[in-house]
Amino acid sequence: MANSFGITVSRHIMDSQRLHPEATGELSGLLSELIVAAKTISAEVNMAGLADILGMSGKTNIQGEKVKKLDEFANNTIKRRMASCGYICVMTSEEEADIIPVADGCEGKYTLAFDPLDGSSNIDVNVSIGTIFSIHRRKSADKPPSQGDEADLLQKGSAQIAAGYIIYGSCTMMVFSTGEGVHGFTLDPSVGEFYLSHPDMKIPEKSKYYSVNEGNRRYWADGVRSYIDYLKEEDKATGRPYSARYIGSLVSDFHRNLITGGVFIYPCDSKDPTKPYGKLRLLYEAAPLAFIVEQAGGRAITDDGVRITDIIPDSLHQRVPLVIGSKHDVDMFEKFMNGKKEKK
Ligand code: P6P
Repeated sequence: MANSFGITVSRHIMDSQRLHPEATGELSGLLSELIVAAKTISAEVNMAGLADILGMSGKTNIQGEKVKKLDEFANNTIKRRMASCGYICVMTSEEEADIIPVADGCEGKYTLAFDPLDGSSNIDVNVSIGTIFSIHRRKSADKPPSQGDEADLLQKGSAQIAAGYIIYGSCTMMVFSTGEGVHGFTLDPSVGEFYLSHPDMKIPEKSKYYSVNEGNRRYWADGVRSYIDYLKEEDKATGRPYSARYIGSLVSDFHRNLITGGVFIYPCDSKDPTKPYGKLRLLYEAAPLAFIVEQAGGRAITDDGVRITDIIPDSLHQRVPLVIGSKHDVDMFEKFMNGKKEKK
């Protein structure tokens, strides 16, 4: 790779496209539109403390969660921009119960699933939050342009064409993959450009960090408790005890673990009988992050060992338990859930 200094995300996308003579440029166009939405959201998030944009919107979303003003702003920013971009045929958002149609005459061959602003509970306390997105090719890609439907969205993670996230933290970063590695770009707000800052990201094979909400311990399966207890034991030969790192903002926890190594766990728990499969959603949280972590050399499974990117969604807002991060640490979790401890 030539000197990556000063390579903008647009240049990176075009360079990638040039490697595929069959490419029409539609995916590049889609990503470029998403980037404009990300910059718009970033500007608003970074001004939130000054503008009247903090606090509750007074609305409740499909998840039964109170919607923050910034949630609503981010959702509308993405929805409105992407509906007329001409590259997608249907969308789904964490904030909306049903599929979101695109503008008539703007139907494209891709689909978009997104969590507009994950980590809402952290918005008003200035903790990093993020946007997560997932792109598939519509099932009926050979059909003439038309509105997509739910079936176009309910595809497994391994069929994603691209996936990524934008994290609004100490700086705004965009991290995404089109299936050819994971690349990170940092926004220079003075120029309004994302520059390549983390080429070809790889997650460390083994880590020393675990991310889980230990307040839910009493609701976990025994194997999960045993695994966490094992990570806390002292054994220098296996690099234990691990350190706990949990922000309560999925994108932030995932991003840190992608860089430093780590395992994030949101298992099934018995806390809420209406949510037996944990809290996180498959389509626009677990599957896109699983796509990224696998591209970076990590693993993502459910707490009974099913590969996240193999799961065919049965509904837009389907929840799944998620164990994601460094391969060795996820492998070890799997052994515990199968009742086998790692050999010393
Ligand atoms: P808990 C934020 O609301 C979120 O959806 C994820 O970003 C985060 O990982 C998780 O919930 C935190 O959940 O139950 O630990 O507060």
